Amino acid sequence: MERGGTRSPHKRRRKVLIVTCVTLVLLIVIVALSVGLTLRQGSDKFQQTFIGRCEQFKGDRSDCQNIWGAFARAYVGRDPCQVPPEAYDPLIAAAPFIPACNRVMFWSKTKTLVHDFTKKRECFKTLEQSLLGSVLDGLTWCGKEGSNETYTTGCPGWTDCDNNPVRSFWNRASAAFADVACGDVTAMLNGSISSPFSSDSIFGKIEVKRLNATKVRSMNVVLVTQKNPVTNCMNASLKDLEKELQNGINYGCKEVTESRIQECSSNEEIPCGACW
Ligand code: N1C
Repeated sequence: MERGGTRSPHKRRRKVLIVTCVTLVLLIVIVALSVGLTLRQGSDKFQQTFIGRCEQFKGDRSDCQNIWGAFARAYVGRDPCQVPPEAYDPLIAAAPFIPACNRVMFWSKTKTLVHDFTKKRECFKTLEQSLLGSVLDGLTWCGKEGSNETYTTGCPGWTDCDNNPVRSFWNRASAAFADVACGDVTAMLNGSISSPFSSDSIFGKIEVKRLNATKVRSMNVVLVTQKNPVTNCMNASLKDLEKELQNGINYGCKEVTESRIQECSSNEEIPCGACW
């Protein structure tokens, strides 16, 4: 009785210790499993969005799986600041841009307005109306070294590092989009800012530079203005744009009010060419 009484506090303490350890281990396992599961679900959800949007565009399941594979190989398992634009070369090869003569619409700092317009009017095509553009528009993604997951949070921002997966994608896709442009191309630029053309934008840095004079006849700027315009077609930055074009590509610029563009978006009776 006495011996048992002296041993029991030890036993009890050991028992408490064991129970605590087991609980801790269990807790760690549960937390690890749920973190893993959440990541997995995030990864799966991103893949589902990609494939869902791809199928909506294409109506061809097997092809979309291939395209997903080519896309994921560009950044999965990589440091998210070490994904150069070339990493997407196999993706562009798997889902090439289709040449669109006289219908290519570039833009810079006018995204919402352009898409309100092109969504309703068939006559112009932006990068977001291509397969890859429509699949990835508005999404964020990155990988991590040693992981085969896709992360949609905690990814480097646009300016955190040059070679981040999202920025490199838009750089690479914009180059491919400009490569297939032909005939007369249009660019909707923002007349409410002091420099509607910026050589640091994707439009200035990549698209304008890739236009090939053997295929592209002219670059037509639509400068979107408000009632009290901040600038006009004489703007110095637009002179820079004209200079950047290869010899042989004609340049034109028109000031068009935002309300006129909205009117054209909502009224299909106005022929596309007559909007500006
Ligand atoms: O840097 P920008 O514009 O000049 O790029 C626009 C230019 C367009 O002509 C498009 O063809 O480059 C192409 N492009 C996209 O299609 C696109 N979709 C979504 C470039 N960027 C694109 N995004 C996102 O918009 C991208 O993640 C980045 O943050 C912005 C760039 O917009 P901007 O500076 O107005």
